[in-house]
Amino acid sequence: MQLYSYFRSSAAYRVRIALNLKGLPYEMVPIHLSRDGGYQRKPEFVALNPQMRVPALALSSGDVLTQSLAIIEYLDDIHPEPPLLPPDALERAKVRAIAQIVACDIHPLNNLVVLQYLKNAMKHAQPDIDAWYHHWVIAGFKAIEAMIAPAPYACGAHVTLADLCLVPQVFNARRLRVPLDGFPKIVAAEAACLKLAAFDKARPENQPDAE
Ligand SMILES: N[C@@H](CCC(=O)N[C@@H](CS)C(=O)NCC(=O)O)C(=O)O
Repeated sequence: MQLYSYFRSSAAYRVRIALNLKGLPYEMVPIHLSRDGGYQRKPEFVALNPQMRVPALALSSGDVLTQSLAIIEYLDDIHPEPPLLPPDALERAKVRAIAQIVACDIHPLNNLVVLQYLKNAMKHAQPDIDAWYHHWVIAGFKAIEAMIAPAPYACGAHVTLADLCLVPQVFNARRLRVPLDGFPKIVAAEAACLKLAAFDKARPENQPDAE
């Protein structure tokens, strides 16, 4: 498999963790999101992912999967061990709710292309854009903080899809200096995850394209 990734992309980071947890070997293909106007916009990559975003996962069959949650659920279907969703339907819904707060409510408002649009097309000043970023991370994290009880992972004794989404989002929040003092449960779940080799190996700073 080939993973089209960018070291700082939190969506690609989610998939890197999933591949590592499942012990699946993959070749990393770095897609630099800002150099030369962004390699995600080059025709070779657009042919793979018309949405011009990472991650994309090319399978040995020639199929190319996009959208991190779809990729992760595919990997979980095909390689069920260790499972990333609990067996109980109610617990599964709770895990997906945390994952979707990150992937559907926080990340889409704060992703590079959105921040660039605020700056370049809407002509907002950088302090306003930073305030926008902080606002949406804090709003989402407040909800997650109220919903989790780390033991030690976000949704209990096993790593789940919730952790795969949460840890990369916390990385991004730290990078953009969002204060995390109000989120001790989120920080505790992150610390527990980062002790695992699968998470450590997936960290942005441990990627071949890290800068
Ligand atoms: N919902 C998508 C989000 C993918 C996404 O937005 N990726 C960002 C990096 S985290 C990207 O490639 N941005 C390209 C750009 O900003 O031009 C997923 O979960 O895979």
